[in-house]
Amino acid sequence: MANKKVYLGMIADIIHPGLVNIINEGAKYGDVMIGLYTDKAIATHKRLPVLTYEQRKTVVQNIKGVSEVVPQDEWSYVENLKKYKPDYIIHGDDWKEGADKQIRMDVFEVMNELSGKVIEIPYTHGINSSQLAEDVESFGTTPEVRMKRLRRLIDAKPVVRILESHCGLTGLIAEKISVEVGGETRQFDGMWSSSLTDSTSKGKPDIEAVDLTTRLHDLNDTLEVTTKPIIFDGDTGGKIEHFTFTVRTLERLGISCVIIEDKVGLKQNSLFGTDAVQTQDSIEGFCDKIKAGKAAQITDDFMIVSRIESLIAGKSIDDALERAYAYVAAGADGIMIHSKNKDGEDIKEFCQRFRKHDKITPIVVVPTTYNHIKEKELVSWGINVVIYANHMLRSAYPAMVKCAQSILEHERSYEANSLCMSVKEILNLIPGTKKK
Ligand code: SPV
Ligand code: MG
Repeated sequence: MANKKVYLGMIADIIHPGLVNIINEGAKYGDVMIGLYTDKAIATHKRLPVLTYEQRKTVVQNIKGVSEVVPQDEWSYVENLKKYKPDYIIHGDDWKEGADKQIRMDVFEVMNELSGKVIEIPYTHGINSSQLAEDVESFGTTPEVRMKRLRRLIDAKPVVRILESHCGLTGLIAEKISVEVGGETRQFDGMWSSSLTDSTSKGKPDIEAVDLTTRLHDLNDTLEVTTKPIIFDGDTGGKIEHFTFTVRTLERLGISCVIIEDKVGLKQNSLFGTDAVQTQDSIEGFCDKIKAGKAAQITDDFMIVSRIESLIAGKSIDDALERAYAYVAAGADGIMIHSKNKDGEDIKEFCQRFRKHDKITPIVVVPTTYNHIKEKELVSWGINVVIYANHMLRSAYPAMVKCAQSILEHERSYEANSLCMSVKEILNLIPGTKKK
């Protein structure tokens, strides 16, 4: 008679004694089949593992007691249990509480239908994967690992959420802030290094007056305290001959992507729209820039995204589409379509028409003016990456002005107390501030 089949779901980014224990326990009941979570299954619930699926598979299939490794494409077990019909599923008993409660109930239901059994074994105290993952993160990252992460996220997630960061502190916010909504942990997936906020935070206009060296010097603060991928706002990319150096520099630093806009001449912020002179490059001219950039990069991981400014310059959706197809043909790894219209209808039409032609090239948007539209709807138009492009700076500035005004009005800072975090909080905000 064939051996019994025992199913065990695992991320297996970090192998620790708790996992080995559960494999050993499972092996007592039969052949252990590991349901190895794919990036897609993990991405909407937790941070992406450090190791890729293939790397994790190589490790897991060589562990004693493991008979087979199959992909688990969903956070829920249901689909795989129905597919593989195991006699047993084994899980640590820690899922009785917290966010995995529902997962557990669903597993019991399916296993009952299959006349199978759920084995719950006591959770190994003192060691758990999430804590270990946090410990590993605290070591930081390498440029290569960080850079690759954006492509992995785009492949794995319905939507990649990016938050503007212009300093180490805002980088930490993008890195750490998370909320729990309906059993799902939501986090930002990476940072946007914005020309607008990099310039404004220096009291300068967004006209490429803050040079690349200065911006990269400051970006280093974010790189030092974060591990998530970074998308760099490359403005127009400058002269073709200069852009090739920019690409190599960004790539070397572990930036995942540069977005360049198809404008020439003195750059003005796009949100001025037609109130400012916005001169677009010729299609040919911009394609040459993309080609030069792609030829300059060393790895296959770095991304160059072309930003189409037709709608900003008052041109038609047809013009934007013609450019999008040409830029992709020239080698762009993605396109960003921008608009300052408030209803988002132009973006929607553009994306839907683009997707009829091209199902795979990632679409990036910056919904600053049409921000009543939720991410799910943007996804339904075919969008992959959403950038919240200026919100850390725009929310901080009014708070600072209010506080400064209050001090002037009252000739003391007492009334501003409620506007400020306490001294104790700011002292403890950054880990490692106080000597133990
Ligand atoms: C930026 O953040 O600098 C951008 C986006 O380029 S926008 O300001 O909307 O043009
Ligand atoms: Mg910009």
